[in-house]
Amino acid sequence: MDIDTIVKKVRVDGWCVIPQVIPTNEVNSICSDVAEEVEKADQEHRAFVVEMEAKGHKVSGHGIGSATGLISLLPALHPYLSNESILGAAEAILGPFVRISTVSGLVNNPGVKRGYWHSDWPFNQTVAAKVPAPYPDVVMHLSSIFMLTEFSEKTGGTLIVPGSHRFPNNPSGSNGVDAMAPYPNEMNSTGKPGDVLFYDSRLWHAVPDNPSSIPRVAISIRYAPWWLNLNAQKAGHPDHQMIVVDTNGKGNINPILPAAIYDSLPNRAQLLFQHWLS
Ligand SMILES: O=C(O)CCC(=O)C(=O)O
Repeated sequence: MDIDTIVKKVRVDGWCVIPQVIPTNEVNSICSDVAEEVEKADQEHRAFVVEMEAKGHKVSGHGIGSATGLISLLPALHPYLSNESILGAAEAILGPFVRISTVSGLVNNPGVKRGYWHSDWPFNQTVAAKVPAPYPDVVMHLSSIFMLTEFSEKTGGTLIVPGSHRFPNNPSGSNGVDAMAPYPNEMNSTGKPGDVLFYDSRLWHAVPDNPSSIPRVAISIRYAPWWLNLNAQKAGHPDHQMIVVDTNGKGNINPILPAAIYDSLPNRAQLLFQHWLS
């Protein structure tokens, strides 16, 4: 899909599916690696869910595995971090000097039930570091979900509400819409392993039911303009301390990238991760 088409779809509909970003012959082995890393991180993720729920925060966590820091763990991902179509569209929308804000693995196990409607960081109103609603009608962050298994109604393709990205609030922010109820024009995003759901982070979406008998595996990669403050996601940073820790708030940590891993990234990908070096 060419960059102009992606940009137009994201601006008008809030989302699009970019086909075959990861070639078919590579996707199965990346999928197994991601599933393995998510499995290894299971205890840590469960502890995070328990901690957040004990503090009264909303988390879509049961039956779902998640792992951060995949760039360090999965060199096979490196060539796809700087995919020309995605980065070209991200820079056309956000301007030059785009950075990657998050890379995490997602495994939705069989039997997972739908999660709550939300927009992604920094618009998710349940997290401590956020752009408070009502937010202006500006694209400030882009999200992508790399499909590593089939996405469909039967396997639990991410639920989305097309066109919802232009609203100044979302159901995570008590906007009058029941965050747990089906929404009239909701749909499952669909695609083949290797396709990418690319969207304005304001788009309302939710973890879908997974009624199938196999895990639905994906990687979430998000893109920020240079001017968006990502420090609240760094453990030990004063912004994280002040905004997340001192308020007993909900937040996610992106692990620091070891210099050796950074050095091994393709040049184009290095530019996306300089801010994660310390
Ligand atoms: O697992 C999914 O399909 C959705 C994940 C999600 O809601 C998110 O990454 O914010």
